[in-house]
Amino acid sequence: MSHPSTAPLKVGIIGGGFMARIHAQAARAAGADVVSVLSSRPERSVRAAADLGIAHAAATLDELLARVDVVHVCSPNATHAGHARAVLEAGKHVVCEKPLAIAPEEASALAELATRAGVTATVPFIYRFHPMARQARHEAAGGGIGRLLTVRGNYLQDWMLQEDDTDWRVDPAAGGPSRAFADVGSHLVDLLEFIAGEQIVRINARLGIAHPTRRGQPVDTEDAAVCLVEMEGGAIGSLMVSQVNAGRKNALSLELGGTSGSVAFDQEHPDELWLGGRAGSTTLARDAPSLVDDAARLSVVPAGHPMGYLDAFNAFVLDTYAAIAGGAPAGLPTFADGLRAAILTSAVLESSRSNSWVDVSTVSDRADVQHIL
Ligand code: SOE
Repeated sequence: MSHPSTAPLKVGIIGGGFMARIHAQAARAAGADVVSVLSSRPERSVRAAADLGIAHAAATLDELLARVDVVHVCSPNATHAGHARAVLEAGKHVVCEKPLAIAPEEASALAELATRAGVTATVPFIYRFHPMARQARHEAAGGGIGRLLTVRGNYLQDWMLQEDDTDWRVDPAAGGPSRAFADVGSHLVDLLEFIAGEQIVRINARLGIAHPTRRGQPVDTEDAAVCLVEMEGGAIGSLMVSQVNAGRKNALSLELGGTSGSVAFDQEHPDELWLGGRAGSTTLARDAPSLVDDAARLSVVPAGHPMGYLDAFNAFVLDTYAAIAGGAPAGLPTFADGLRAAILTSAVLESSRSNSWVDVSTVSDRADVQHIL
Protein backbone atom coordinates (compact mmCIF):
# COMPACT_ATOMS: atom_id res chain seq x y z
CA MET A 1 0.00 0.00 0.00
CA SER A 2 1.82 3.16 -1.15
CA HIS A 3 1.00 6.78 -0.37
CA PRO A 4 1.58 8.56 -3.68
CA SER A 5 -0.30 11.62 -2.45
CA THR A 6 1.29 15.07 -2.84
CA ALA A 7 -0.10 15.98 0.59
CA PRO A 8 2.56 15.89 3.34
CA LEU A 9 2.66 12.64 5.29
CA LYS A 10 1.07 12.87 8.73
CA VAL A 11 3.48 11.48 11.32
CA GLY A 12 2.97 10.25 14.86
CA ILE A 13 5.76 9.69 17.38
CA ILE A 14 5.63 7.19 20.23
CA GLY A 15 8.10 8.27 22.91
CA GLY A 16 9.36 11.57 24.22
CA GLY A 17 13.09 11.19 24.71
CA PHE A 18 16.33 11.85 22.81
CA MET A 19 15.46 9.58 19.88
CA ALA A 20 11.92 11.01 19.60
CA ARG A 21 13.53 14.43 19.05
CA ILE A 22 15.88 13.01 16.38
CA HIS A 23 12.99 11.30 14.59
CA ALA A 24 10.76 14.39 14.73
CA GLN A 25 13.41 16.66 13.19
CA ALA A 26 14.15 14.06 10.49
CA ALA A 27 10.45 13.72 9.64
CA ARG A 28 10.13 17.50 9.30
CA ALA A 29 13.31 17.67 7.20
CA ALA A 30 11.64 15.13 4.88
CA GLY A 31 8.63 17.45 4.49
CA ALA A 32 6.21 15.58 6.75
CA ASP A 33 3.84 17.03 9.33
CA VAL A 34 4.47 15.65 12.82
CA VAL A 35 0.94 15.87 14.17
CA SER A 36 0.70 13.67 17.27
CA VAL A 37 2.85 12.24 20.06
CA LEU A 38 2.16 9.53 22.63
CA SER A 39 4.29 9.00 25.72
CA SER A 40 4.02 6.58 28.65
CA ARG A 41 1.40 8.65 30.50
CA PRO A 42 -1.02 11.42 29.35
CA GLU A 43 0.86 14.10 31.28
CA ARG A 44 4.11 12.97 29.63
CA SER A 45 2.42 13.17 26.22
CA VAL A 46 1.54 16.78 27.00
CA ARG A 47 5.15 17.52 27.99
CA ALA A 48 6.54 15.75 24.90
CA ALA A 49 4.12 17.69 22.66
CA ALA A 50 5.36 20.96 24.15
CA ASP A 51 9.02 19.92 23.96
CA LEU A 52 8.79 18.72 20.35
CA GLY A 53 6.37 21.36 19.04
CA ILE A 54 3.66 18.83 18.20
CA ALA A 55 0.02 20.00 18.18
CA HIS A 56 -1.68 16.86 19.54
CA ALA A 57 -0.76 15.04 22.76
CA ALA A 58 -2.34 11.60 22.47
CA ALA A 59 -3.82 9.96 25.54
CA THR A 60 -4.02 6.59 23.79
CA LEU A 61 -2.41 4.86 20.81
CA ASP A 62 -5.76 4.75 19.06
CA GLU A 63 -6.00 8.55 19.29
CA LEU A 64 -2.58 8.83 17.61
CA LEU A 65 -3.31 6.18 14.96
CA ALA A 66 -6.52 7.96 13.91
CA ARG A 67 -4.50 11.03 12.92
CA VAL A 68 -1.47 9.68 11.06
CA ASP A 69 -0.11 7.87 8.01
CA VAL A 70 3.13 6.67 9.60
CA VAL A 71 4.29 6.08 13.18
CA HIS A 72 7.83 6.36 14.53
CA VAL A 73 8.26 4.04 17.55
CA CYS A 74 10.85 5.59 19.90
CA SER A 75 9.77 4.08 23.24
CA PRO A 76 11.83 1.73 25.46
CA ASN A 77 13.02 -1.52 23.83
CA ALA A 78 10.57 -3.90 25.52
CA THR A 79 7.60 -1.91 24.16
CA HIS A 80 8.77 -1.82 20.53
CA ALA A 81 7.14 -5.06 19.37
CA GLY A 82 3.75 -4.32 20.94
CA HIS A 83 3.61 -0.82 19.49
CA ALA A 84 4.85 -1.93 16.06
CA ARG A 85 2.26 -4.72 15.96
CA ALA A 86 -0.57 -2.32 16.81
CA VAL A 87 0.58 0.12 14.12
CA LEU A 88 0.76 -2.64 11.49
CA GLU A 89 -2.64 -4.02 12.50
CA ALA A 90 -4.03 -0.52 11.95
CA GLY A 91 -2.60 -0.64 8.43
CA LYS A 92 -0.18 2.22 9.01
CA HIS A 93 3.45 2.53 7.91
CA VAL A 94 6.01 2.24 10.71
CA VAL A 95 9.55 3.19 11.62
CA CYS A 96 10.59 1.20 14.70
CA GLU A 97 13.75 1.98 16.66
CA LYS A 98 16.15 -0.90 17.14
CA PRO A 99 15.93 -3.47 18.56
CA LEU A 100 12.75 -4.29 16.60
CA ALA A 101 11.90 -6.89 19.22
CA ILE A 102 13.55 -8.48 22.24
CA ALA A 103 13.14 -12.03 20.86
CA PRO A 104 13.77 -13.21 17.29
CA GLU A 105 10.38 -14.96 17.24
CA GLU A 106 8.63 -11.63 17.84
CA ALA A 107 10.77 -9.91 15.20
CA SER A 108 10.00 -12.69 12.73
CA ALA A 109 6.27 -12.35 13.32
CA LEU A 110 6.48 -8.56 12.88
CA ALA A 111 8.45 -8.86 9.63
CA GLU A 112 5.81 -11.23 8.27
CA LEU A 113 2.96 -9.02 9.50
CA ALA A 114 4.51 -6.02 7.74
CA THR A 115 4.76 -7.96 4.51
CA ARG A 116 1.15 -9.14 4.78
CA ALA A 117 -0.04 -5.61 5.59
CA GLY A 118 1.69 -4.29 2.46
CA VAL A 119 3.07 -1.27 4.30
CA THR A 120 6.55 0.22 4.60
CA ALA A 121 8.21 -0.92 7.82
CA THR A 122 11.78 0.21 8.51
CA VAL A 123 14.40 0.16 11.29
CA PRO A 124 16.92 3.06 11.64
CA PHE A 125 20.19 1.31 10.88
CA ILE A 126 21.17 4.79 9.82
CA TYR A 127 24.93 4.34 9.51
CA ARG A 128 24.24 2.74 6.12
CA PHE A 129 23.28 6.24 4.97
CA HIS A 130 26.69 7.88 5.22
CA PRO A 131 27.74 8.35 1.56
CA MET A 132 31.15 6.79 2.25
CA ALA A 133 29.50 3.73 3.81
CA ARG A 134 27.74 3.26 0.48
CA GLN A 135 31.09 3.71 -1.29
CA ALA A 136 32.57 1.09 1.05
CA ARG A 137 29.75 -1.26 0.04
CA HIS A 138 30.62 -0.67 -3.61
CA GLU A 139 34.28 -1.54 -2.90
CA ALA A 140 33.55 -4.65 -0.81
CA ALA A 141 30.21 -6.16 -1.88
CA GLY A 142 30.90 -4.88 -5.39
CA GLY A 143 34.09 -6.94 -5.63
CA GLY A 144 36.63 -4.12 -5.65
CA ILE A 145 38.66 -5.73 -2.83
CA GLY A 146 38.40 -9.23 -4.26
CA ARG A 147 37.40 -12.26 -2.18
CA LEU A 148 36.78 -11.29 1.44
CA LEU A 149 39.42 -12.73 3.80
CA THR A 150 39.15 -10.84 7.13
CA VAL A 151 36.76 -8.47 8.90
CA ARG A 152 37.41 -6.28 11.94
CA GLY A 153 34.80 -4.14 13.64
CA ASN A 154 34.39 -2.03 16.79
CA TYR A 155 31.59 -0.06 18.31
CA LEU A 156 32.96 1.66 21.42
CA GLN A 157 31.31 4.19 23.73
CA ASP A 158 31.97 5.24 27.35
CA TRP A 159 28.67 6.60 28.67
CA MET A 160 28.21 3.56 30.96
CA LEU A 161 31.81 3.54 32.29
CA GLN A 162 31.17 4.72 35.85
CA GLU A 163 29.41 2.63 38.49
CA ASP A 164 26.85 5.41 38.97
CA ASP A 165 26.11 5.64 35.24
CA THR A 166 22.79 3.96 34.60
CA ASP A 167 20.01 3.85 32.05
CA TRP A 168 16.56 2.31 31.59
CA ARG A 169 18.26 -0.41 29.53
CA VAL A 170 19.94 -1.83 32.68
CA ASP A 171 16.55 -3.22 33.72
CA PRO A 172 16.08 -6.32 31.51
CA ALA A 173 12.30 -5.84 31.80
CA ALA A 174 12.68 -2.57 29.84
CA GLY A 175 15.83 -3.20 27.84
CA GLY A 176 15.74 -6.90 27.17
CA PRO A 177 18.27 -9.69 27.86
CA SER A 178 21.07 -8.00 25.89
CA ARG A 179 22.11 -4.38 26.53
CA ALA A 180 25.29 -3.20 24.76
CA PHE A 181 25.07 -5.66 21.86
CA ALA A 182 21.35 -5.09 21.24
CA ASP A 183 21.85 -1.33 21.47
CA VAL A 184 24.97 -0.73 19.36
CA GLY A 185 26.26 -4.16 18.36
CA SER A 186 23.12 -4.36 16.20
CA HIS A 187 24.39 -1.34 14.21
CA LEU A 188 27.83 -2.94 13.87
CA VAL A 189 26.64 -6.27 12.49
CA ASP A 190 24.06 -4.61 10.25
CA LEU A 191 26.71 -2.33 8.74
CA LEU A 192 29.21 -5.20 8.41
CA GLU A 193 26.76 -7.42 6.50
CA PHE A 194 25.55 -4.45 4.43
CA ILE A 195 29.06 -3.39 3.35
CA ALA A 196 30.35 -6.95 2.92
CA GLY A 197 27.30 -8.09 0.98
CA GLU A 198 27.38 -11.39 2.85
CA GLN A 199 26.19 -12.69 6.21
CA ILE A 200 27.80 -13.85 9.43
CA VAL A 201 27.24 -17.61 9.56
CA ARG A 202 28.94 -18.57 12.85
CA ILE A 203 29.68 -16.57 15.97
CA ASN A 204 31.56 -17.17 19.21
CA ALA A 205 30.89 -14.47 21.79
CA ARG A 206 31.92 -13.53 25.32
CA LEU A 207 30.15 -10.88 27.35
CA GLY A 208 31.54 -8.61 30.07
CA ILE A 209 29.89 -6.72 32.93
CA ALA A 210 31.91 -3.78 34.30
CA HIS A 211 30.02 -3.30 37.58
CA PRO A 212 27.89 -5.96 39.37
CA THR A 213 25.55 -3.21 40.56
CA ARG A 214 24.71 0.26 39.34
CA ARG A 215 23.25 2.67 41.95
CA GLY A 216 22.31 -0.37 44.01
CA GLN A 217 20.54 -2.10 41.09
CA PRO A 218 21.94 -5.55 40.20
CA VAL A 219 23.36 -5.73 36.66
CA ASP A 220 22.54 -8.81 34.59
CA THR A 221 23.19 -7.51 31.07
CA GLU A 222 26.47 -6.84 29.29
CA ASP A 223 28.51 -3.67 29.10
CA ALA A 224 30.78 -5.21 26.49
CA ALA A 225 30.87 -8.08 24.01
CA VAL A 226 33.70 -9.56 21.99
CA CYS A 227 32.93 -11.91 19.11
CA LEU A 228 34.77 -14.12 16.69
CA VAL A 229 32.84 -14.43 13.44
CA GLU A 230 32.90 -16.56 10.31
CA MET A 231 31.36 -15.10 7.15
CA GLU A 232 29.35 -16.83 4.41
CA GLY A 233 32.27 -16.81 1.99
CA GLY A 234 34.79 -18.14 4.51
CA ALA A 235 36.27 -14.90 5.86
CA ILE A 236 37.05 -14.72 9.59
CA GLY A 237 36.99 -11.74 11.88
CA SER A 238 36.60 -10.12 15.28
CA LEU A 239 34.08 -7.64 16.63
CA MET A 240 34.21 -5.61 19.85
CA VAL A 241 31.22 -3.81 21.31
CA SER A 242 31.63 -1.79 24.49
CA GLN A 243 29.93 1.06 26.34
CA VAL A 244 32.73 1.25 28.93
CA ASN A 245 35.74 2.31 26.85
CA ALA A 246 36.96 5.61 28.30
CA GLY A 247 37.25 8.32 25.70
CA ARG A 248 35.33 6.51 22.99
CA LYS A 249 32.05 8.38 22.30
CA ASN A 250 30.54 6.71 19.24
CA ALA A 251 33.48 4.86 17.71
CA LEU A 252 31.92 2.65 15.09
CA SER A 253 34.58 1.41 12.64
CA LEU A 254 34.93 -1.46 10.20
CA GLU A 255 37.81 -2.82 8.11
CA LEU A 256 37.33 -5.49 5.44
CA GLY A 257 40.37 -7.16 3.90
CA GLY A 258 40.19 -8.94 0.54
CA THR A 259 42.47 -10.69 -1.91
CA SER A 260 43.06 -7.50 -3.88
CA GLY A 261 42.59 -4.73 -1.36
CA SER A 262 41.09 -3.43 1.89
CA VAL A 263 38.49 -0.87 2.82
CA ALA A 264 37.99 0.83 6.18
CA PHE A 265 35.14 3.12 7.33
CA ASP A 266 35.13 5.15 10.57
CA GLN A 267 31.75 6.62 11.55
CA GLU A 268 33.39 9.39 13.56
CA HIS A 269 35.15 10.51 10.34
CA PRO A 270 32.33 9.72 7.89
CA ASP A 271 33.49 11.97 5.04
CA GLU A 272 36.39 9.74 4.09
CA LEU A 273 37.15 6.11 3.25
CA TRP A 274 40.49 4.33 3.53
CA LEU A 275 41.35 2.12 0.57
CA GLY A 276 44.24 -0.24 1.34
CA GLY A 277 46.51 -1.71 -1.34
CA ARG A 278 49.67 -3.79 -1.34
CA ALA A 279 51.34 -1.26 -3.62
CA GLY A 280 50.02 1.72 -1.67
CA SER A 281 46.94 3.01 0.11
CA THR A 282 44.80 6.11 -0.17
CA THR A 283 42.09 7.99 1.68
CA LEU A 284 39.14 8.84 -0.55
CA ALA A 285 37.40 12.08 0.45
CA ARG A 286 33.66 12.46 -0.14
CA ASP A 287 33.23 14.25 -3.44
CA ALA A 288 30.14 13.29 -5.39
CA PRO A 289 31.72 13.12 -8.89
CA SER A 290 34.18 10.45 -7.63
CA LEU A 291 31.52 8.32 -5.94
CA VAL A 292 29.21 5.57 -7.16
CA ASP A 293 25.62 6.69 -7.81
CA ASP A 294 24.23 5.25 -4.57
CA ALA A 295 26.84 7.18 -2.58
CA ALA A 296 26.63 10.34 -4.68
CA ARG A 297 22.83 10.60 -4.22
CA LEU A 298 23.37 10.80 -0.44
CA SER A 299 26.12 13.43 -0.77
CA VAL A 300 23.74 16.36 -0.34
CA VAL A 301 26.36 19.09 0.18
CA PRO A 302 29.58 19.64 -1.79
CA ALA A 303 32.97 18.27 -0.74
CA GLY A 304 34.51 20.23 2.11
CA HIS A 305 31.14 20.73 3.82
CA PRO A 306 31.25 17.99 6.47
CA MET A 307 28.27 15.67 6.65
CA GLY A 308 27.34 13.83 9.84
CA TYR A 309 24.97 11.81 11.97
CA LEU A 310 21.85 13.92 11.43
CA ASP A 311 22.42 13.89 7.66
CA ALA A 312 22.50 10.08 7.73
CA PHE A 313 19.41 9.96 9.94
CA ASN A 314 17.56 12.40 7.69
CA ALA A 315 18.51 10.40 4.59
CA PHE A 316 17.12 7.23 6.21
CA VAL A 317 13.76 8.92 6.94
CA LEU A 318 13.63 10.51 3.48
CA ASP A 319 14.19 7.08 1.89
CA THR A 320 11.56 5.54 4.16
CA TYR A 321 9.04 8.14 2.98
CA ALA A 322 10.11 7.59 -0.63
CA ALA A 323 9.26 3.90 -0.13
CA ILE A 324 5.89 4.90 1.36
CA ALA A 325 5.28 6.94 -1.81
CA GLY A 326 5.91 3.82 -3.88
CA GLY A 327 9.65 4.13 -4.55
CA ALA A 328 12.34 1.47 -4.02
CA PRO A 329 15.41 3.28 -2.61
CA ALA A 330 18.57 1.15 -2.41
CA GLY A 331 19.71 -0.18 0.95
CA LEU A 332 16.61 0.66 3.01
CA PRO A 333 16.75 -1.26 6.34
CA THR A 334 13.37 -2.94 6.77
CA PHE A 335 11.84 -5.16 9.44
CA ALA A 336 13.69 -8.05 7.76
CA ASP A 337 16.93 -6.32 8.82
CA GLY A 338 15.49 -5.74 12.29
CA LEU A 339 14.83 -9.48 12.43
CA ARG A 340 18.40 -10.18 11.30
CA ALA A 341 19.77 -8.06 14.15
CA ALA A 342 17.52 -9.83 16.66
CA ILE A 343 18.76 -13.21 15.39
CA LEU A 344 22.42 -12.19 15.70
CA THR A 345 21.82 -10.76 19.18
CA SER A 346 20.19 -14.03 20.23
CA ALA A 347 23.12 -15.98 18.74
CA VAL A 348 25.55 -13.84 20.77
CA LEU A 349 23.63 -14.54 24.00
CA GLU A 350 23.39 -18.27 23.18
CA SER A 351 27.11 -18.49 22.39
CA SER A 352 28.08 -16.69 25.57
CA ARG A 353 25.85 -18.95 27.67
CA SER A 354 27.15 -22.15 26.06
CA ASN A 355 30.73 -20.92 25.79
CA SER A 356 30.84 -22.25 22.23
CA TRP A 357 30.37 -21.47 18.56
CA VAL A 358 26.78 -20.97 17.36
CA ASP A 359 25.55 -21.51 13.81
CA VAL A 360 23.41 -18.44 13.18
CA SER A 361 21.12 -20.48 10.92
CA THR A 362 19.94 -22.55 13.88
CA VAL A 363 18.70 -19.36 15.56
CA SER A 364 17.01 -18.02 12.43
CA ASP A 365 15.34 -21.37 11.67
CA ARG A 366 13.99 -21.51 15.22
CA ALA A 367 12.70 -17.96 14.98
CA ASP A 368 10.82 -18.68 11.78
CA VAL A 369 9.31 -21.89 13.12
CA GLN A 370 8.38 -20.66 16.57
CA HIS A 371 6.60 -17.50 15.43
CA ILE A 372 4.35 -19.67 13.26
CA LEU A 373 3.38 -22.00 16.10
C1 SOE B 1 23.18 4.90 22.78
O1 SOE B 1 24.07 3.83 22.83
C2 SOE B 1 22.95 5.32 21.33
O2 SOE B 1 22.11 6.45 21.34
C3 SOE B 1 22.25 4.22 20.53
O3 SOE B 1 20.98 3.90 21.10
C4 SOE B 1 22.08 4.68 19.08
O4 SOE B 1 21.48 3.67 18.30
C5 SOE B 1 23.45 5.01 18.52
O5 SOE B 1 23.32 5.45 17.17
C6 SOE B 1 24.15 6.07 19.36
O6 SOE B 1 24.20 5.65 20.74
